[in-house]
Amino acid sequence: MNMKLQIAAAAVLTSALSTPALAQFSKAEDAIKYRESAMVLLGSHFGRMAPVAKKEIPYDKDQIRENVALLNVLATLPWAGFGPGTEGGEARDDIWLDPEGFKQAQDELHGNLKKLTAAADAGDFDAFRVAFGAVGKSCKSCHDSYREKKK
Ligand code: ASC
Repeated sequence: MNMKLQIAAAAVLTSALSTPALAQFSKAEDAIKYRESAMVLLGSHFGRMAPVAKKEIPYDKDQIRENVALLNVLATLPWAGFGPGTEGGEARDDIWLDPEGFKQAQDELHGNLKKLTAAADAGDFDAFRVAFGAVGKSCKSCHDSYREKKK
């Protein structure tokens, strides 16, 4: 094998062996802080729509649409913070023991967010309320399965 090919092969091997999560975060605690921060923002931008869904404040199409667009971005963030070797915080070990289940819970959230986005884009309040409830159920069922219960 010539030298150039050897270097290229070594580079490919090195990148294949490095863990993506640790490439993004130098320490597990950084990943934990990152995912918790993302969840705080997600909870804030979701929770602030609850008074609208409960008809306590009027439905403002543009505000809801902007907020849901933000929610779509925020909902992509936490998952990169659950890489290998980042156990801890409020995360239950089931996240790493049952990765398919955890992925399924994420997919369910994203599916319901799609419906929420369609409703918000259409300015359809009734569809918004239904989808808002479904997204909330996704949050709750994932937390019930994969987040440590608060003592
Ligand atoms: C929120 C939030 C959650 C969900 C969940 C919905 O605003 O922080 O975890 O809603 O309570 O059931």
